[in-house]
Amino acid sequence: MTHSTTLPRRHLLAGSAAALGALGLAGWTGNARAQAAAAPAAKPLPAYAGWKTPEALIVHSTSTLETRRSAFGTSVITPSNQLYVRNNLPAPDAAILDNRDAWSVSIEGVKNPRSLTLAELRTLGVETVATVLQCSGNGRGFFPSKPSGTPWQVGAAGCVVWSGVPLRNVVAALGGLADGAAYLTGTGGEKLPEGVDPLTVLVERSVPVKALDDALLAWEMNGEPLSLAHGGPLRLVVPGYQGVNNIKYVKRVAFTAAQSQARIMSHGYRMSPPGSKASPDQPSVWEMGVKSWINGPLADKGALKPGQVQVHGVAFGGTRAIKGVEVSVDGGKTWQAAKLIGPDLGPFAWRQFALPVRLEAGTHVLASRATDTAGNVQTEQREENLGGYNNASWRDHAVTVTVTVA
Ligand SMILES: Nc1nc2c(c(=O)[nH]1)N[C@H]1C(S)=C(S)[C@@H](COP(=O)(O)O)O[C@H]1N2
Ligand SMILES: [Mo]
Repeated sequence: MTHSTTLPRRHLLAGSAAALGALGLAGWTGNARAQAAAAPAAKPLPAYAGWKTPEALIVHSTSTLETRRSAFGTSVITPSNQLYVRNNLPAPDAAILDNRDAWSVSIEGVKNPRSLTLAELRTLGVETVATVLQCSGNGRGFFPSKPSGTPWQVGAAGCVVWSGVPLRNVVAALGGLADGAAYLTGTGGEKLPEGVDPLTVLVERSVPVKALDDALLAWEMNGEPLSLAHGGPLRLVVPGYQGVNNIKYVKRVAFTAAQSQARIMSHGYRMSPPGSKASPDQPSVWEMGVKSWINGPLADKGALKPGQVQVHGVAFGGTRAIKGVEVSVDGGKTWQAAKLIGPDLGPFAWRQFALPVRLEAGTHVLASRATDTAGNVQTEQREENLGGYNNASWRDHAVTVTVTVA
């Protein structure tokens, strides 16, 4: 993919045949093909994520790696070496993994506040939960308003399995919540740049204290000790909440009366209406909404042959399970119920879906629309906002494929 093209940026960022199809360029011909051939070499993986699979990832920058849509596969779990990465600050030195058990986290806003080491946490309980980890900016690349920030398409997300201690066990061991706890606030353990107000850079996020029911202090992901890239040695996992609330290298967990004063909380990640300025009274990106997208067939390997295909993808409902997914092969004019396939890993995981359809010669716009167990249906349109957050529009996530008779 290239930025040096005459196509509108939005369509390029959509990247796939969906965009080209919308422009009548399905089949990837002419100018677009020439531009792609001339595209600069992909950026290399940054050192702290050098163990990842380069073919599966789009390297936007050293702190933003995106999973390719074509890499998601159909077996539920996103392999760690294909999972997206997003760091707001440079990752800490890898030396913090040298002695994992010595890592300590300060627990505040409980009756008996104190620091606990990871070794101590391991004694307080263990639970395993599968969650969708998704950046709230996933799908930003589809906003025509071109919000600043990484133009993620679908790949700032994955479904992974965490293991750690339920935070409520830790709270119970420290005498329970102190009075007046309204928020659960987690603080990242990065070294802050010098010479700037710490609150402008600190990664500290607050979520409503009800998230304590499901929150985990996790030290393991997908069966391995948590990597540095994904927040090792210890991460606060808030199932069903947008990625930014899942604090990596967590060094402090506080139950607070007010939300964090850090800029990433007060002004960042707010659903600011177009034309407004970000402000603390606008909704924060907390629980994820119902969303799905198709991962295949895609047009990245060229035109398809007429015949049966398995239209497949992923669907999730944030804190609620998925009830069903409909698939359209005519751009949303008509819909058919897809089948949920594979293991159900609980309400916070995504479900795979598939629908066998026959595609004849022509251009087809494939879309998916999920419904959660509360009856919320994935919306057709995104909610416009300054930051390009929370895009769950089924139309934006549609893909166009071309079928030709050889
Ligand atoms: N300490 C810390 N935690 C963090 C961040 C960060 O920069 N520092 N980024 C957040 C954001 S914006 C996202 S989307 C997720 C990304 O998680 P991942 O890199 O493991 O995929 O981590 C969140 N937790
Ligand atoms: Mo994010």
